[in-house]
Amino acid sequence: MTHSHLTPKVSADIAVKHLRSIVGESYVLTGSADLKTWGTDWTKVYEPKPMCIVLPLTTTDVSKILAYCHDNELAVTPSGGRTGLCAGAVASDGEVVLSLSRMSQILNVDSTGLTITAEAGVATEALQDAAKKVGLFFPLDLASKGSCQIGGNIATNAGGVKLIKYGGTREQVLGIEVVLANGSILDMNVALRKNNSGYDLKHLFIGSEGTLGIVTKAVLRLMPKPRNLQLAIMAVATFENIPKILTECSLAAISVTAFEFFTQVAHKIVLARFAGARTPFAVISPFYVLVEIEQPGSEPEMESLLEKLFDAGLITDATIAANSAQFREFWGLRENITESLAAHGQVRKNDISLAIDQLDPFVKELEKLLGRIITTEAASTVASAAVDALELVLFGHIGDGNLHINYVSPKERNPKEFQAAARLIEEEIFKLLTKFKGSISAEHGIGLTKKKDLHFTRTAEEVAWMRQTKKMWDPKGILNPGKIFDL
Ligand code: 2HG
Ligand code: ZN
Repeated sequence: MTHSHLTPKVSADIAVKHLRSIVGESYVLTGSADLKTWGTDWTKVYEPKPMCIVLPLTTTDVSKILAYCHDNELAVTPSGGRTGLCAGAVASDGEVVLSLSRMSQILNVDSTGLTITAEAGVATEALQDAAKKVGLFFPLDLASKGSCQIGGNIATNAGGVKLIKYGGTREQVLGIEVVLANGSILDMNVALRKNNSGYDLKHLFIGSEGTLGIVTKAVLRLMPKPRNLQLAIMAVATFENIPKILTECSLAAISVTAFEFFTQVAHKIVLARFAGARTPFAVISPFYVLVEIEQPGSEPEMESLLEKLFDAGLITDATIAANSAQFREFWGLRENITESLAAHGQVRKNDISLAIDQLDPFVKELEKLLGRIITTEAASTVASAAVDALELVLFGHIGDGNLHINYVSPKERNPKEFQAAARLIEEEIFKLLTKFKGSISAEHGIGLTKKKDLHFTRTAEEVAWMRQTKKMWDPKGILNPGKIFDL
C-alpha cells in the first residue's frame, strides 16, 4: 500500500549505510523479525514492511537522521511503544522507522516546581515510578503504561483512566523539544506554568501523530499524591443510571479520580479469558461502573455515596475494595478487557466520545438502530444476519464521555466477512455521532485506520487547515505519510 508520493533519491542499501554512520552499526536493524516487530502496532491488520529500524541515542542523532531522510525523500515513521490501536505507528510502505526507545533517560525531577523532564522513549510507568520515588504523582495512566512511551503519548495526546480528574496528555505537557522534518531542532522545552507570549506552538505537535515533527524531550507536570484512594465496583441495571451516578458524585463534592464502565458481555469475557479474574458479584448485571475517589478526611465518603445511590435506585449492588490486592483485582476487571477480547476472537474497535448529556440519548438511538439492547450477547431482530452475529462489547471512560465499542466474532469467522459486517454498523454509528456532535476518535487518534472517517467529526474546512498546516511544517511530506489524511 503506497501512502506517499516520495521518490527516494538513494537505494535502501545506501540509506542503511548512511544511517549506520550516524547511530552506529548495530543500531540500524534490517532483519526480517525486527522489521516485523517494529513495523507494526497493536492494530495488527497491516502488513509491516519498513526499510529499516533506526535507534538514535540523542536529539542530534534524530536531527541528522531527519536531515538525511529529508534530503533524500525517505519516508519516516516515528515509533514509541507501538501500543496504538489505529495504525499510527505502522510502517507498511518501505519507511525508515525511527524508534525513540534508546532515548530513555529521566533528566530531572523537580519537587518544588512539580515537573519531570524526560526523553521521549521513557515508558509512562517509569515516569509514574520516578514521581512516586520522591513522594509525588504523575497522573497519566493507561492500561498499556508498561509498554507505551511518553513520546507516543504526546504524539497521540493519549487519554487514559485518570483524564476525568487530571486531564489527558496535553494537560500534563509544559514544554517539548521537537525535531522538524528537515532536521532542525525546535526547542520549546520550557518548564513554565504560565507563558502567554504569542502562539503556543507545542500544542500543534501534541496529538499530531508524528506527522509534523518528532518529539524528543518533554517537561511534564507532577502533582501531590492523591490521598486515600477508595475504589468501588457497582452493578447497574440500566445505562441511563450511569450519568446520574456521576451527577451524584459531583453534587456530593466528591473528588472522582476515575469513572469507568463496562457491560456484562465485557465482564463475562474477562472472567472467561483472563487468568485469575474473579467477580465480586453473585448475580451478573447489565452494567458495571468502577468509581475511584479520593477520600482525604475521616468521612467515609464512598460508603455515604453508595448508600445514596442505593436509596435512589441507581445501583443494585456494590463492593468497596477492602485492600490493595482487591483494588488491583477490581481495576483488572476493567483494564484487562482489551487483552481478554484479543484472546476471545476477532475484534474491530471504535473509540468514540460524546458530551455527557448526550450519552444516554445516543445509546437509546444506538439500540434502536441495532434492534437490540447493547448488553445482550446475541441479536435476533436486525435484518442482517451477518451483523446479528457480532458481539458488541462496550466499555470505557464513561465519566469523560469516552465509549469504546468493540465488535467481536469468533476467530473461525471469515475475517473479510467479519470486517464488512462490523463496518456496516460502524458507519451507522458514525452517522449517528455526527448528529450528536460526537467524535469518532476520543483518545486513540486517526492513524491509517480512521482517516476515511475523519469527515464524520471534522468539517471540510478544518481538514483543509490541517492539510495546510502539514504542508507548512513538512512540505515534502516525509513524516509519517498516510496518517490522519492523505496529502
Ligand atoms: C482502554 O481504555 C484502551 O482500555 C483500549 O483505550 C480500548 O481496546 C479498546 O478498545
Ligand atoms: Zn481507553
